[in-house]
Amino acid sequence: MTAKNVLFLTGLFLSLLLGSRNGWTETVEVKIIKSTFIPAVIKVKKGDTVRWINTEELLHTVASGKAPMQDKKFHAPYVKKEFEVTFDKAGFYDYYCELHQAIMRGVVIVEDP
Ligand SMILES: [Cu+2]
Repeated sequence: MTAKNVLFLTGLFLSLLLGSRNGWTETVEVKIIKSTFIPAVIKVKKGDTVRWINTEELLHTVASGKAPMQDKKFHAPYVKKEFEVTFDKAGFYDYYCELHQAIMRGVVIVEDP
């Protein structure tokens, strides 16, 4: 085994070790299709990231809170393509689109594993 291989395997082992200690975090996608958040209710683990993807030309926003009251936990004034939030605290996060708040609403449920 060459020194290069040993280094590579050591690095691989360390990253696996550290990865499992911290728990794997995931990025979960919510798509905006026909002015709807899909899926509207999403369950993630603490430390995970939610990525909203706007699939249409129409502008949308992502504002935390119960429409029409923002609670300012997160806010994207315009989701042209993508917007991400990492959730470090367990809880129940309502959000909505300020431009279509009567119909565009969603919830992120963050669980503490
Ligand atoms: Cu919208």
